[in-house]
Amino acid sequence: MTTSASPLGPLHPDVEPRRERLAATALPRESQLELYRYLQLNRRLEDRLTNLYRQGKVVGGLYSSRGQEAISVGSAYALGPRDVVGPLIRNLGSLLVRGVAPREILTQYMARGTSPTGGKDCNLHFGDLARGLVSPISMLGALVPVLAGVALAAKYRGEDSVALTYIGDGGTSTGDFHEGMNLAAVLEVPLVVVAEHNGYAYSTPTERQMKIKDLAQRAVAYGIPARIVDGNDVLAVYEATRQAVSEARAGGGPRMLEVKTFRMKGHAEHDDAGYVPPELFERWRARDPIARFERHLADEGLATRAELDAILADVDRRLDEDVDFALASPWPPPERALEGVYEEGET
Ligand SMILES: Cc1ncc(C[n+]2csc(CCOP(=O)(O)OP(=O)(O)O)c2C)c(N)n1
Repeated sequence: MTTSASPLGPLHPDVEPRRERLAATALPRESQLELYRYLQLNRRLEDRLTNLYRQGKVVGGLYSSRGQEAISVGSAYALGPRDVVGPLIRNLGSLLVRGVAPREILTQYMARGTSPTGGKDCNLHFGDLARGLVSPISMLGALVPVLAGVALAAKYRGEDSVALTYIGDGGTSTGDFHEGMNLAAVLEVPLVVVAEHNGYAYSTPTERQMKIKDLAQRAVAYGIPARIVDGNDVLAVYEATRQAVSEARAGGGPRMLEVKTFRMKGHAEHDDAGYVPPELFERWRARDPIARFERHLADEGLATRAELDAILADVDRRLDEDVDFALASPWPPPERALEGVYEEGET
């Protein structure tokens, strides 16, 4: 299949994920340092959570985005304040960019009474429409039709906001994904779907669940333009999302980005990923998105090691405070157990 002669539309299978040089950007230095800060906050917050999990202080499952931080951070950073995002369980970075504080995440995972859900949910299943955040839905694929609906609402109201959501390679095999994509295409709504091709859906490698190499083909099949992007290059993700969002905002209908990456841990903390060949981890570790971005910042003369260390020290200080806050937070009081569970008031 060649790009230009393809009957499938604007696929770009020639994007080389292992390319060392990052995408060109007009982002100023301050913004690039802000991206760096979010990437490190994402990773270091997850490292803290892993420690807390091993101490038995994280109550349920713990899902990691290690190696995929550039996708959440780069895509959320390209959104405007009135845009709406529907993150999945591995999109912690999107929440952080959207203004969610680490202590909100820590208290959620630790099921404390001070968490956004008051201790009722013990991972990232919470939203906040005031910050343009739709709660993740556990059933894979279901967020696509929901965010298509959010985008349709914006279109009806004549607002220029865009809805963005994520889907894993496994999730693109669910019926909801296909129905949602088709609906979005037919109604030409301003929806951007970021499809994270990270090699595995739980223990199933992608080639065991689909015959195609690129998830982008699934979008193109519904008439949705799709691009393939290096998911370990935060600048490439940012630039591709910015372009897709601006096309959707201008009335061009939905867009999909397939971001090629790799899941650097098991499905969740309880899973040792023994089914993943170790050499795959090795190959992808060499493309670590944060190390690559650090090299870019140094090569372009955008930051000295001392400046990056100052950012890291600040991230760590903030995490120290927020971990202490979460550990000192009370469990939810039993008398609040039924609050917010059922619709209250007049029906
Ligand atoms: C409809 C549905 N089927 C099965 C599951 C159980 N499940 C949760 S996550 C997961 C694997 C998801 O893989 P993928 O979509 O590739 O995302 P990744 O975990 O790699 O980010 C499965 C099978 C589910 N939540 N929903």
